[in-house]
Amino acid sequence: MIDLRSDTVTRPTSAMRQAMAAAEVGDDVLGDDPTVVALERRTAELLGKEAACYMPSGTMTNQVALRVHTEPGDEVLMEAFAHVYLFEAGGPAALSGVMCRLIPGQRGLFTAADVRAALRPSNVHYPPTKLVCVENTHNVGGGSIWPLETVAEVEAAAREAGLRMHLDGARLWNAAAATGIPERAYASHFDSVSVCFSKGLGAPVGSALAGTRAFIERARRFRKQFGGGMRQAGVIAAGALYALEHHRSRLVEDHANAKLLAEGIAAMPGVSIDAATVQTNIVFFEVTAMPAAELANRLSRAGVLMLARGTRIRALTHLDVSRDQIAETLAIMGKTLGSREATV
Ligand code: TLP
Repeated sequence: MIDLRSDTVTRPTSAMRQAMAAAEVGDDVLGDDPTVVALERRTAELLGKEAACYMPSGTMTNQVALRVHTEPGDEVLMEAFAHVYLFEAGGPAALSGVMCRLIPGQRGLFTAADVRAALRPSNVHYPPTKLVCVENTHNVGGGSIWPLETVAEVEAAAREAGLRMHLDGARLWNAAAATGIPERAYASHFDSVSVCFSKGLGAPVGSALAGTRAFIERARRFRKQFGGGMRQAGVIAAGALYALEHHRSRLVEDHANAKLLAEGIAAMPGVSIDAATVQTNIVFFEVTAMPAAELANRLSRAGVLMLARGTRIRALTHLDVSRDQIAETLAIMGKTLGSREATV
């Protein structure tokens, strides 16, 4: 099977497993796990923040961040297709009691003018707006990268209004690899940054939340409250640490593979994509020949897994997909779409 459903499907490499097997561990809730401490230090350093906290998932790092930044009844601004809003099981409402105010974006990006337009004067009728969330790269936006100037402008608009800034940087590593802009340059515009080790970097488990020492101290309390305090977590943190050191620079290979896939798809009948919009490892294309779910089913029977969403299909490239397998995917897609029953 060629599994393009997500970059979360990667399995630890044997070198990573060796690092995990050899990890020194302790009770991390008591602050005793040296591997977790090393991972948190390295992550904070890469992001230019004072401290970081390792957690089981990106959903938890995002939701803990919201909880630290807000009080029930507050409002958080984010793009309409933000992961925090769409795919975190109602976390903002359930865990922080906040309202999400959605900004319509362009491939997941919005502007300082959008932020200013969404702000309302302080008035007893309105929920107080506290936080702006940005997602970089943007998942549903097709792995789109935020230009650094746009981030800076959005930050300026947020600061004018006294708002805080949170970055869902689940795939910030991809943005940095694609642009050559260091992660800390993006991170400098945010009070809190969430990054994932279990996506393109290929570690089996975990994410980290970074910010000031005081922010992370409070985040640790909510991590515990949300059930995310882990004990000998060094075993998995070692995988994340290995991924940080060895798998960031290779992300450009995933981006080249995604481009190859998109260009191949652009030349096929019954599907459509603007290959020029593919900037990182996420490829979304429209399916016109048949329902998208039907195409995904047919591809799966032929050995290729992708995710159908509405009229679109999503395919992600990652550590466990080679260039040859992209060529094979294109051959299978061409055959599936070219067959007589594919056309309606
Ligand atoms: N995204 C997953 C699914 O939940 C959709 C995927 O396959 O892409 N932020 C962003 C931008 C994400 O894409 C994801 C995961 C998360 C946060 C949450 O991370 P986890 O899965 O570790 O909770």
